[in-house]
Amino acid sequence: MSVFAAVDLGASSGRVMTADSATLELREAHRFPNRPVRVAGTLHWDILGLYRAVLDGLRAARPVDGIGVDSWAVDYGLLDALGSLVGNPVHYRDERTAGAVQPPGLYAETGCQFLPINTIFQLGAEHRPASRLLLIPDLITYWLTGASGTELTNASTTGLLDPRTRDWSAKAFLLIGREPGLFAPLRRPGDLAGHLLPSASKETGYSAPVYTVGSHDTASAVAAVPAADENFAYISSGTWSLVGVELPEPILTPEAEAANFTNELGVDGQIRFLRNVMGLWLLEECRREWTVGLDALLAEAATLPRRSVVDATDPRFLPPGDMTARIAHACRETDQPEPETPAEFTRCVLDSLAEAYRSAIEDAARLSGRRVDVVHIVGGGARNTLLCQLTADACELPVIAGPIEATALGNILVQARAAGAIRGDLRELVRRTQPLRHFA
Ligand code: ADP
Ligand code: LRH
Repeated sequence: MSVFAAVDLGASSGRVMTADSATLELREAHRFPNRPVRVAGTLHWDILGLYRAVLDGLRAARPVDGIGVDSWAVDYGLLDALGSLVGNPVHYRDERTAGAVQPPGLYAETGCQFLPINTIFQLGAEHRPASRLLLIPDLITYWLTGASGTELTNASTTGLLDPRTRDWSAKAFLLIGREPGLFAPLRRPGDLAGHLLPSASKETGYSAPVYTVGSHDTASAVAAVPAADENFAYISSGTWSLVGVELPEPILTPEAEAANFTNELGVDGQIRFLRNVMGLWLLEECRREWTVGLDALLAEAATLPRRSVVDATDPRFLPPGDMTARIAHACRETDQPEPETPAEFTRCVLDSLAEAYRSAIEDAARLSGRRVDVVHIVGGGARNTLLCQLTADACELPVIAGPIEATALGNILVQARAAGAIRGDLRELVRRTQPLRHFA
């Protein structure tokens, strides 16, 4: 039996989770908030604070036989020729990409849905000189091991990768006047990234191998969806909701582009054909304006009728701040009653999410020809009973909720497989070991 540690950095919180290969029972070694910092007008990630918390978490997790790092997508750190960080990573919600437009022909090449947050648009607004770019989980892995690489599932969110060849798109790089050599060489989930550097071992109290995992958190989460066959849709529900189906090949048609679907890579080369929905960000941003607790809010929202629904994919909801005002404005614009109380806003957000899930799942099925018999909800949103039920009602499909920490589990499963500690169908292992809830 071996024990593995997943470093999972979400946009709202980070955690270090462990599980042994025999039971796959997840334990939380450390959880910490991830709070962005605005400095001189630009929104940044506090990357050194996060790295400090990762080291603390790994120390609390000890001893482990392997470590893997995943995080939210698209963002990066820049390094100079000596390998030192050039400034703090900028947060994808910073306004610097607000004016981004999708160049014609790009979708047919990269299959990335147009989102201003995509790395390709961030690089268009990037003025800091650098020798090397490392995506966030690759940056943490670099600090832990000294080895640099670009993990493939996360590379597929940059808008610079061709999902057919699973290699960089020369055309996309040409468009932004950059060279693929800015990125470290590509590596795949299951590759050994390296071993803890002596300086890192001193902090953790042990040495261990660091494996490359599905370093895009959504790739790890979807790897741990407990689906029994291919006829399922997934909702990876956290700060964002990522809603779609899993396919063997990308769909790069004008119809898929018009429907704003992305083709991201899975841990075993699958395509995650999905749409980004704003997710529980909408609720959490509203909650920053209130003092009432989440349980009380959800209990009251469950007693209310469905009244107003906003477009939960609308980029107007991307930046932080004034969320209730923006939601009320969107209701006003569409001649719907404006929510007034916190519970009414909560209900409006959850109905809007359920409606966006229904629409994304219907579009994914239509565009791919894939039949969907069941919807799997994984991530923190799987704890939200009201949202799970509203989703089952809107989609008119059974919903299976869990695992809640699917990302950490997917991260650990890929490490454990690479280390030879587990074998066989990863999803079957999830079905056998994890608590799940059913909604109809
Ligand atoms: P991320 O990885 O993007 O930071 P998570 O998967 O951790 O996100 O999910 C966080 C979300 O889970 C929160 O935004 C919150 O709305 C939801 N959540 C967490 N705990 C609960 C709970 N007890 N009941 C309902 N929802 C919850
Ligand atoms: C979810 C996620 C999502 C990306 C977004 C930037 O955490 O990785 O898949 O689109 O963050």
